[in-house]
Amino acid sequence: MEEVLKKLFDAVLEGDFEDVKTNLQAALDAKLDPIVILNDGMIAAMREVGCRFEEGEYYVPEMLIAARAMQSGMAILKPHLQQTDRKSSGKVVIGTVKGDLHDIGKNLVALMLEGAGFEIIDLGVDVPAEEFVKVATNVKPDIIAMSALLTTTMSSMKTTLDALTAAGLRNNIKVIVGGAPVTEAYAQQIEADGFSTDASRAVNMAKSLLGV
Ligand code: B12
Repeated sequence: MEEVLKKLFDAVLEGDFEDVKTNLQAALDAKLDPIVILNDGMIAAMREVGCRFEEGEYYVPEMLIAARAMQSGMAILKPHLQQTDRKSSGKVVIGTVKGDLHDIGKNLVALMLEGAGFEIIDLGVDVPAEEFVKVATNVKPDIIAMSALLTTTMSSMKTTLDALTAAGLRNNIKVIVGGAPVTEAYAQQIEADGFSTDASRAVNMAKSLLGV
């Protein structure tokens, strides 16, 4: 790995925002691909934070500090991830499902979709099925995107899909799902229209679902 990416990785892992800022800028100055910076420097570090948490080496405060450093880095990277194409590709309602407060992955998916010309309505975290239904009824999105990071909250995706069907909205809206514990098999089981393991693939999937 490039030295500067290793430094960025360590800075996110330690939650050191000043170091995140310095190394992120250095990586951009070195003309590294922003997607590579994001994936190899920053997301990889969050994965390592998760491993350390699992091993009892990190606790919730360390996870939170790393998450804050990650979010601040994302804000710096944002303009570099966005394309200039401003033509609307479609309307997306996105949220992290009920009971779940993880929003970094959801924010990244929103950011990349926005960069690809989608209009984003972000409902935030801990979004109950009724809220997805209410907003979908009002704004008539092309896509609903749901994120879940806990095995215990994945079932809220199914609850939301069922609620959309019951409200008669399911035929007109594509539903895509993702988040660390979500798999292709699970997405198929709950009859979502799409699943992806990362934000870049989510963009391609969303475009192909809408044929844009
Ligand atoms: C940071 C973090 C936190 C932070 C979250 C801060 C925030 N603002 O998000 C805080 C400290 C709040 C937190 C709390 C908790 N956490 Co936590 N957390 C993490 C950690 C370390 C990183 C998550 C992350 O941001 N990853 C980086 C992003 C970029 O990746 P991502 O979310 O997977 O998203 C990518 C893809 O999945 C995909 N994607 C995501 N969403 C979507 C949606 C769509 C539509 C699509 C197409 C794609 C897609 O694209 C994204 C970009 O590439 C993970 C470890 C891990 N391996 O995931 C644990 C982890 C998820 N947490 C865990 C746990 C247990 C908890 C707590 C229960 C801890 C506790 N005892 O309190 C609480 C639960 C709080 C709650 N109710 O939600 C466990 C979950 C275990 C499980 N099997 O369910 C994990 C896996 C850690 C572990 N290894 O044990 N956590």
